[in-house]
Amino acid sequence: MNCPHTAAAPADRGAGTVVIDPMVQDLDGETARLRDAGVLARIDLLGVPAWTVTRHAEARQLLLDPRLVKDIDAWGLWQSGVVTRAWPLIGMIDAGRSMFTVDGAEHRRLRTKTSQALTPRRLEAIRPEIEKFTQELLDALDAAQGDDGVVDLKAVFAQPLPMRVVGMLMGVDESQHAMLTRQYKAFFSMLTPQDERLALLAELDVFYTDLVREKTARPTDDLTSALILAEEGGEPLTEEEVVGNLKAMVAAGHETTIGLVLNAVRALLSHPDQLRMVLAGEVGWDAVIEETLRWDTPTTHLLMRFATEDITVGDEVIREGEGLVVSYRAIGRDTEQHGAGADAFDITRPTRNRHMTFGHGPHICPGAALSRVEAGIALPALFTRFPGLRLAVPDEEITKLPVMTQNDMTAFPVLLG
Ligand code: STR
Repeated sequence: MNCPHTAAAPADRGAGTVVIDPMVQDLDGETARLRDAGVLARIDLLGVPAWTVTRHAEARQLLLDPRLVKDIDAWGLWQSGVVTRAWPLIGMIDAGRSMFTVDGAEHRRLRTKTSQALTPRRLEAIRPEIEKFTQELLDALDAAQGDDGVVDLKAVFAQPLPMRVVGMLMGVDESQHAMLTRQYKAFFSMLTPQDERLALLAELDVFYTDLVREKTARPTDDLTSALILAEEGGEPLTEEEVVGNLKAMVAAGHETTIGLVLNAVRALLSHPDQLRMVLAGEVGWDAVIEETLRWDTPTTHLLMRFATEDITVGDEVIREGEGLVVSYRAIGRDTEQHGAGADAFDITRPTRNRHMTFGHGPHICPGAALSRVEAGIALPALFTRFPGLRLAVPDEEITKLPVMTQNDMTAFPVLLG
């Protein structure tokens, strides 16, 4: 097989390999094919082979398995030089030292302050600000309607809101938000040439390093400053570690919550009976949020973990040095976990809270509570302000961005009613 992104042809993909489509033309079809390919499926990521886990129970077990690590140096294809920085997905793995890329005791050291800053109790303090941002963006939505009344709910509402929230939390000035949104859009898009992606990542590193140096000199009341300051008697994070955590927080906090909010609006507009139940107060917004997280996960595939020894899963063996992806969208549709109707969106589903969309184990999403607070404010506020909200195009015309790991729409044109 000829692969333009890697230094040498990767191993034979084998007959049962699901080739992940960089253009994301049929996400539901691909999710179903992954499930059909087995508990542990072979996938092809732009010519690079990996395993993926497609079931809830096995993923849960693997996410607790210390024989799987996030350190890219444990990857055989990286050690041998088959995968290089020319591979378009390398930025999802080789993202610098941070809580996202380190395991064990060091991981706890890198992560503790961040997870403590994002507990439901601590988040209550910033709720009023999130409510204020939401109201401002609803005004902006009203003002942005074209002559035909159409407005893009993504560009004007769902995208700026999480950026403002994570920006406030991390101390990133509002004047930089548009730049960051543009850079991350290019980072995630498979249409961006790899040399441009590597260049923008280098630019972002300079930006974040400058920010960390500024906060080191003049600490303020934000999580970046808190990450810089040593705990009493504790070992302070290095500059590289603070930069790594900051990058991870901004990238994750910005990108994933866009998906959560938009996917929830889309699910409700295409299931009007369920929207009516929510607006009548028969079912809570928390149910909408949890069912959306299960049914249409913001993260499609999470890259990557590496086996430090052979790991047997059912009939398959992940060999030492092989890579494992977690396919959260397939896992949300697991019929063992959610029953035969797992493919249906149903906010009254008894298992709606028993999804694993935020992961499991030591790396479980530290921003889970924050995303729930954001969506829990944004969704009711949107439907309260615009009860007649509807899609401006048929649902089938909504397209996904060409992003392999995230589940994100190109645009979401609506009429505010
Ligand atoms: C993007 C590039 C970067 O500079 C740093 C990170 C680390 C955190 C990653 C992020 C990445 C991509 C999106 C992730 C996020 C953690 C959570 C988020 C994977 C690689 C999810 O989609 C779950």
